[in-house]
Amino acid sequence: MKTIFSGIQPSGTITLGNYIGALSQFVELQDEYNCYFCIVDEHAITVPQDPVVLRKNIRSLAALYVAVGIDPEKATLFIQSEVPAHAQAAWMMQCISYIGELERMTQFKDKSAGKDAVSAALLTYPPLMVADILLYSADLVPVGEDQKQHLELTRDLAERFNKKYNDIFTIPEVRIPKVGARIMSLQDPTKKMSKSDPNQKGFISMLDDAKQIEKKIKSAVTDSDGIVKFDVGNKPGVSNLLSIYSIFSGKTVTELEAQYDGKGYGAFKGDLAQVVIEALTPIQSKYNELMESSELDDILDRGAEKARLVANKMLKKMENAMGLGRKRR
Ligand code: ATP
Ligand code: LTN
Repeated sequence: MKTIFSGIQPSGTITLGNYIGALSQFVELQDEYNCYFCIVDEHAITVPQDPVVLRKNIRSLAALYVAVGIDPEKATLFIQSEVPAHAQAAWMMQCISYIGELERMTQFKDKSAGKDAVSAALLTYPPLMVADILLYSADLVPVGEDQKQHLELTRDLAERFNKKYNDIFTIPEVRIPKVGARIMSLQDPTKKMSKSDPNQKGFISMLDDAKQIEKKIKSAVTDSDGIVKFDVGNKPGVSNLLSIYSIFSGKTVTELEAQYDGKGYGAFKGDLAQVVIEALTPIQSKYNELMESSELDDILDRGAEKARLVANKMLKKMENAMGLGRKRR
């Protein structure tokens, strides 16, 4: 059975973008692959986090993984910082990364732009992600479009290590969904929807209630021609809403264009809000149940234990290949 690894940062409540681009793929793939799904809290602290809020977000993300349909009997669900091998392997991967290639990462450029206090870890974020993936010998990494460049770097570093030291790493493939790989902000459809966007109206979180969802969709930025048509270049806002609608309704974009022919944005947005509310309601009730039970901690304990076994084995191989410490098996 082939292996999958993917991670989500507990940097806020996950959005429709995270769900469509990442989580829904995870659910679909968990039957066919040996899956590791990680709450990457060490990635989240590359930008300032309030410790109390971070703790809450970690637990909440774990509950959401399960609420959307990740089955902890099939997939291993765990918290990155509970498996120390990630940080240890990341250090080794940093030692074979070049500053120049890290500075070229668009996520680094976006997150550091215009800030005067940029953490060193924002630059060395990708080697940690590389370590996450390589420790589990992942064959496939399902992510949204924005992570493609980091996956290319992962392949480069894995090959570099294999060539320089010992051929121990599997070279992973990226998997990006055909529809919904990049859901855009509702307030600025040229910008990716992001859970850490300070403008709450730009994203729909998985825990937003019906009223908030309606309000956010109704105030989503579109254009003034009133035609429901998919055209990313000229109608980015409407195209983004069409993608979201298509994914949640199972209808194709062409079917939706026909359905709203001559109807204007009011009806379109109203129906879309209902479709999103209907999809999120059962997820939210499962989420609330989980947050009140002790089941979640058992799942995370078991997940960390299993992940530690696999990761520590690879960490030893890495140390042996690089000549760190004394040779042990
Ligand atoms: P942050 O705002 O803290 O940077 P984020 O919302 O961008 O976070 P991540 O935790 O970095 O989300 O990403 C988790 C997964 O969700 C990744 O696979 C990423 O590619 C995917 N993803 C994030 N935003 C979107 C989006 N707008 N559309 C599709 N996929 C997305
Ligand atoms: N960098 C990713 C989150 C992430 C990840 C990973 C994704 C950290 N480690 C390993 C896939 C595999 C992000 O910012 N979305």
